[in-house]
Amino acid sequence: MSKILVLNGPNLNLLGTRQPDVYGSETLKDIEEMCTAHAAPLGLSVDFVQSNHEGVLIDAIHAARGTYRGLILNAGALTHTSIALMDAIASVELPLIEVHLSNIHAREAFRHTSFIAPVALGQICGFGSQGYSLALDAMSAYLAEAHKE
Ligand code: CA2
Repeated sequence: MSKILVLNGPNLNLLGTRQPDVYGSETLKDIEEMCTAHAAPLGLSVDFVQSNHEGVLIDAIHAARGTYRGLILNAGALTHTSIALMDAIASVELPLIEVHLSNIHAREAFRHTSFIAPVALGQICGFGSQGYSLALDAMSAYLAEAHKE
């Protein structure tokens, strides 16, 4: 089984408690359980990190090298600000898929910029919690192709 690390950034621990119109009514625990169930038939196992602290996320990305085959990241608002996260992702050379619950391109202009996108395989946004399942599907397909080479 290939191991995948799913990282969630600032304030995503609050999911399901506020702003359900924007972010849905599922909690982060619901999403993590859904990811675990979705990953198993794909031959993936999933671990999770959520932090409100940029440095904790950066340390987790550094530590992922050698243990995980891929990363799925919803960096929350750090998406739009963090060159440090971008550099950490580039440095570990692991495939990463960027996820957002909301369609960041249909929201305020400051959410249209992502410092994660240039170092990601791709970005999935606007599909709510389903975005994490879509990211697992995409990661599974990517790793299967990469194994062939
Ligand atoms: O749509 C996404 O997944 C975001 O990454 C969520 C971030 C936002 O800053 C990004 O622009 C897009 C915000 C996460 C805040 O999550 C909350 C959840 C419930 C209640 C309050 C905040």
